[in-house]
Amino acid sequence: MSIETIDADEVPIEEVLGSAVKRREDPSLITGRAEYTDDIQRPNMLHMAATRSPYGHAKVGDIDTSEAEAMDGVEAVFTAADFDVPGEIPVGWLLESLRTPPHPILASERVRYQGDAVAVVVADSRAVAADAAQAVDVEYEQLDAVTSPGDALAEGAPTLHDEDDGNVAFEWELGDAEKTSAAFEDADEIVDIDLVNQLLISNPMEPRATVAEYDAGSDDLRVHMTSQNPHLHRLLMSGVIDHPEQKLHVRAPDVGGGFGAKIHHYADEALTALCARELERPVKWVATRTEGFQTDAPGRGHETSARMALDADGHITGFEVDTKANLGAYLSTFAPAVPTYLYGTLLSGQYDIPAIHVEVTGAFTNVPPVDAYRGAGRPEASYLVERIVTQAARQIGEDPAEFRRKNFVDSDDFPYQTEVAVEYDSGDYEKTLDAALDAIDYDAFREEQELAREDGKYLGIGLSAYIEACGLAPSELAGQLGAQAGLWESSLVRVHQSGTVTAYVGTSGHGQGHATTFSQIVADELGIPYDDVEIVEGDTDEVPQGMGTYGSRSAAVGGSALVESARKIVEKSREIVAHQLEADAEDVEFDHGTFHVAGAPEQSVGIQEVAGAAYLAHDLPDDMEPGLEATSFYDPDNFVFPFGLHAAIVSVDPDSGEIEVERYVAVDDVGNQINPKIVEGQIHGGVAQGIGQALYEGAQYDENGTLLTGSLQDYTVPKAEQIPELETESTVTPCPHNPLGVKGVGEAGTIAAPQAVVNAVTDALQPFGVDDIEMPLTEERVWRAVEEAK
Ligand code: MCN
Repeated sequence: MSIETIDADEVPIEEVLGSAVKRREDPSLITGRAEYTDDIQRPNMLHMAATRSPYGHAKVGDIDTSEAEAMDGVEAVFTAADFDVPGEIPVGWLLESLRTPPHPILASERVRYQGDAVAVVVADSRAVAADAAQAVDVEYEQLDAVTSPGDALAEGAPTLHDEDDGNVAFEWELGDAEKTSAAFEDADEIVDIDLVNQLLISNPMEPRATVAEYDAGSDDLRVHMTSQNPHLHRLLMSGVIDHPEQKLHVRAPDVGGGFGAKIHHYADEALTALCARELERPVKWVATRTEGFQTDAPGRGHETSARMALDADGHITGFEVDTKANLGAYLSTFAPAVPTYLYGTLLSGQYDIPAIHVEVTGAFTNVPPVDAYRGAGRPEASYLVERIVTQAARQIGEDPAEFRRKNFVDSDDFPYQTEVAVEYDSGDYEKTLDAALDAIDYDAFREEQELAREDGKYLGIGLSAYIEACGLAPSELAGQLGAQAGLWESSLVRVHQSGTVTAYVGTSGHGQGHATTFSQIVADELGIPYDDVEIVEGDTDEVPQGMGTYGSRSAAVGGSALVESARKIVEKSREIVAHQLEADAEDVEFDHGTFHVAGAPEQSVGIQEVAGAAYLAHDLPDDMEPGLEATSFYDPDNFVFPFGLHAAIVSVDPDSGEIEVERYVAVDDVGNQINPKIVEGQIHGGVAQGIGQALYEGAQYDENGTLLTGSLQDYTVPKAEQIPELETESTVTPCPHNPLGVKGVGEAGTIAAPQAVVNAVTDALQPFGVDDIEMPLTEERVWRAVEEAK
């Protein structure tokens, strides 16, 4: 059932939080008034294009730029030797065993993935720049390549960096090895699984893009770019190009999606800024779709062997996991965090597992630096847990729903300390299971499945009881596990003299509807009309500080920072009102925008009037500063832990391998909802991408490291007709430790969906004994699995 939206001016102020008000950003986006980076035009602007390696792995010899330099319209050609700056991309997440080989912005001796740049050309038009980039003549000596982590870690594999050290980037473990092996010694049943979680390319609609402008007089360098976190980009870029942080200004205009790929620091953005500074003219760079495929950080890329121990009653007693993670050619900004902090810590799933041990080995390979793609680490964990749990239920002949139920962490056991570092703050897993089973009519489906099989039709149901940790955060745990940055969020809420509000927040939305939901939060806290609240984010000049948008953190961390600032404003206002009414501040009550003295509601003062008084400053309490604004840095005590149960029903044709997703039920618990329509939209988008991973998507490279799926013709993203009408429901278990009671929703669908679909397909194929097919479940793979099992 789809949620109806409502115009904000039809909602009473006390109901604005939690209402499905229409997204205020949509009119500009759908009428072509939005400003994306490529829309920015400047007089005298130049265009940059890169000369990129056609090889996955090669030595670089002479680079001859003369032909390119001689072309009409070419302003300059730069190679690594031309820039006198550090020019190395840093890593923001350090593990004890981590190797950090240099990651130059331009390769000079060796290229390590197809698309690695060796030169940039700046010209007076995009077309000339592109042609001249092709005219740079680079001498390459091709080397053997390796693209999967398993192959990269095998004996005798070609190595990418220091030859003596092989391709191991790090070795990491979490949990209790001894306790876990004891659990396997005592086990009544052991379930084994080997699986691959393939590499995916984010494919945001808007490719990466940058416009940089330099003012030599002031030394100000302004960078407009498609960023999920302008403040972090400013910090990192200031080191890479050696420009003082306070003279570097990073702004994200409207951003057409990111899905994780616009968090990291890439070479191209820094190169655009360097060219602008060097030439003292504005420079624009916009990635082509092909460049996006070849150079945007892909996500996932795990090869895992795991086993689960069960006792005689079918309770899980131990879980042991060995994962090889693809990190690509160099370390991307947060890459080591994804298969460790964001993966290993989630391996308890929704289950009470007394012993867990996980080992992860990160491997360098000849693919672009791998980092976050929607979900980042948590889909890998959830996929593994929900696949092996399904397999365990099958192995002991138990119903998969009931097997899950009896192993769930009980709703009375929260907070629940897992064996893998994190403490789940709240949850009620049976509630989402029951809601989903009810919605999908599980028992009736089992009967229908039996009857259908008699008619030669293969139907299957797949369950996914997912949990995720998001609202990233908390800085202390992140620090213990390797982060080189805090994970707080900041806000500045300013009530103007006329009573309207501008709220600045350090998140940087790129499709999630922050202008709408954050206005709802501020309007609710201050009791000021929704339409009087303006949200500003994504600009280092306007927003004092920020950590950006990823890890579904904006509502839980950014939203909470807004609440804290708004509450400081209410407190100051209370003192002003107490002074005006000659009362004690403790006796002044505040209710949705109006103050009055307890017991005397007839004499009230609106917060917007208080704002006027705060700026007029004619009659303020002694020692009080004029003005009405407040700043907060909010650092949560814990992650937030959304959870849910997704169930898919599929039909599979064993003769052709064709799969149809017939029904998809998603029951999610994201705590209190600020805007149920936006929550529903986030679930829809996430599930579509999760179904995409299960059935269609996957980056494939040949043995030389050439990307075989380098365009939208070869890399299949799901089309609307391939996604069924989604049936969404929710339960509400508020987060106990943030002031809004919210949990994140931005990645939930992507985390939940792949295993719901894969479990459904193997359920359908149980009569053939098929338990495993590698994602994406293409028709060929399904057909082969059935043929091999026959
Ligand atoms: N929200 C809510 N109630 C809640 C939780 C969230 O109303 N209980 C609202 C929030 O206020 C916000 C939206 O839902 O408007 C998403 O909030 P949140 O879960 O905090 O996630 P973020 O805003 O931090 O977004 C990041 C997340 C990630 S990590 C990826 S990847 C992703 C995603 O969001 N990429 C997206 N959703 C995307 N949506 C679009 N259109 N484009 C992307 O690139």
